[in-house]
Amino acid sequence: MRIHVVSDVHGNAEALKRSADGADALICLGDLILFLDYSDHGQGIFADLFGQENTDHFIALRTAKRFDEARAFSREMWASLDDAWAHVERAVQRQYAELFAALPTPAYLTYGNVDIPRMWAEHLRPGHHVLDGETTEIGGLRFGFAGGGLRTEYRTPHELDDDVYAAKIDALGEVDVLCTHIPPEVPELLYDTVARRFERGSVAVRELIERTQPRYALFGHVHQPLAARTRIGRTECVNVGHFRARGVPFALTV
Ligand SMILES: [Mn+2]
Repeated sequence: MRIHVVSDVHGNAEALKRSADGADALICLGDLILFLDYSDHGQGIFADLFGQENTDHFIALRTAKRFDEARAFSREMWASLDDAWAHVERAVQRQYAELFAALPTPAYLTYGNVDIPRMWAEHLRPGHHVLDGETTEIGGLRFGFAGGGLRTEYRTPHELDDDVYAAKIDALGEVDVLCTHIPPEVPELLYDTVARRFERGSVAVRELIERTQPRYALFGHVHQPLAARTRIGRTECVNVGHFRARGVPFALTV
């Protein structure tokens, strides 16, 4: 059985349509929507609402780690819109409608940190299975899924407290393939060589891998990692790649 795995789709509906070509099933590890595009500032919801120049400025502040100024600037932007949340909600709904229409079946999905879980249900089609803190059998193997990210200065929409996330991971128990959005806490998996900073990984994921030794631990989140794979004991740990930029799934044969 051939399974294609993608993560960090960030609006790339065109490539998503073809992502399961030649595969029996697709796994998607989250981050479907595009809010800000650090490599093309004109793309994404923020740019749609506030224009390229404001987006350039906002990204420059965040890249310089001037978080207080970035927050003040974005507050000012949002305050300039009547009923700002309604604008975001419409933009997100438009993106989800396009992405779920493009998403092949069968697909097994979990949430990224740049997702809004309560907006998924209405877009799902038969054969789209959302799993978060749950296990399922695919091709005779046990797969465990846990979505979301951990708290950061970036305040992305689906960040969880460490203890809540850890409880979800621990509840998965022994699996053959562990599927999460964020990597295990291993420095070379977390360092983004283009953004030149560490993303947050999970100690709970690393400890579950050390304790139970699944065959694979699959994840995304870090778009340009220093290392895209490593081993923890017998477990092959793989960043499946930044699907928005590459448009190519990771292929797993089981
Ligand atoms: Mn992402």
